[in-house]
Amino acid sequence: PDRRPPDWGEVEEFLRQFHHEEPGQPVPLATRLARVREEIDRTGSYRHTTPELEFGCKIAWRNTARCNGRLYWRSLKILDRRAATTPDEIHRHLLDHLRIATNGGRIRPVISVFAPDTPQRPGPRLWNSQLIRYAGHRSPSGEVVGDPAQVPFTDVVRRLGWQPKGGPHDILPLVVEVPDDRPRLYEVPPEDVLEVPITHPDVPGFDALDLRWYAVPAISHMRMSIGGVNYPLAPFNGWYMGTEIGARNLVDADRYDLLPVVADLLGLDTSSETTLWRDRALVELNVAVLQSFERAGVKITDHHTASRHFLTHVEREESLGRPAPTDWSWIVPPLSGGITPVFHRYYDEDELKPNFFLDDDARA
Ligand code: HEM
Ligand code: NRG
Repeated sequence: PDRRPPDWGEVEEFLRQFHHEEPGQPVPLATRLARVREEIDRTGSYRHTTPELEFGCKIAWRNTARCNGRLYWRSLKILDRRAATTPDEIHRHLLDHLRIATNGGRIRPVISVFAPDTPQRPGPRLWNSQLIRYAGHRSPSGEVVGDPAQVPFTDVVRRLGWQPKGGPHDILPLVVEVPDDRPRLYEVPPEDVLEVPITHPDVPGFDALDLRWYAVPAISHMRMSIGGVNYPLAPFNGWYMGTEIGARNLVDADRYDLLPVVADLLGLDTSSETTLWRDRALVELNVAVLQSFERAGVKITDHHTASRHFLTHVEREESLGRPAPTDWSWIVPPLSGGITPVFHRYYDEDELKPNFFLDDDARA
């Protein structure tokens, strides 16, 4: 945790931006700046007002160069959980987040904001990288059941006393840590985890693979930085773009690694790369993901639609005289890049704050 008071340059820049983009605030900028300065001198930090916090969260999303869902940044729903201090309370709020975000499949973009770091007291932390993830179990022979990306974290929670079922889709428990206390473990009840079985519309044997994925990607290990204040626990979610599941999670060689299995099921000739069996299996897997979510009534976007929407966002921002910082290598989808419009251009690359950051520490 950062024990320094907020950087005054960042404080001032943020409050100026807030008053510029949302004019007509009841307290004028100059007054607010003076009061915040006094509060920082007295306490070592300052407390964002509700409108400042809501604006800051939306701008943190808008400034995320790696996110292609940003057309909807204005619709983010903010849950102000800064008052929560005990692990039990925090755990209840995290489950509430999942329920509000899941919304029976009509997924809503939501962020829960817990207490920031201050010089007196660090904010709470969650050790999980997402609110919902599948455990990874490495057998003595070296084979992994479940998500290989979660093997280290699964070992951590096992050492904390968690007893996994050992299946391919065990939902990991939440590990909540508050200052001056040991980390606390909480199960995520199955009724709060919406999942979609992945089937293929015209490949019957697909069901037998027993594939599934959860509906809500809720990232929980990024620090949100607003106006010089750090919020170490501010889990957020939108909905999935199909390729995140169908071209990465189920496909990467160090994840579920399913292309050989799917190719086999489709009866493809895998004796040579030039049959493009990998590519053909990849497309069918992505068809299966998108159509399974749609049939289950769970919001998802395909990479063609998402790419068009993203460019609409970039154009809208530019027409308002704002840059739309973008990292090409994250925005171009991992399937059919060149036939989506986001491929064929360059982008602004400046890093703006507010934003989300990944700190390298013990968390997986
Ligand atoms: C990254 C889509 C909502 C913040 C991404 C990525 C995609 C994506 C495809 C790249 C992920 C990867 O390659 O692993 C979407 C869609 C949304 C959405 C379709 C639907 C509304 C949000 C929201 C926030 C957000 C609500 C925050 C308030 C981020 C951040 C990253 C990211 C911080 C970078 C993650 C990292 O560095 O690992 N998003 N997103 N996104 N998104 Fe979004
Ligand atoms: N690729 C990751 C999730 C990263 C963020 N993606 C989103 N975020 N769609 C995965 O679990 O596959 N979001 O907030 O909607």
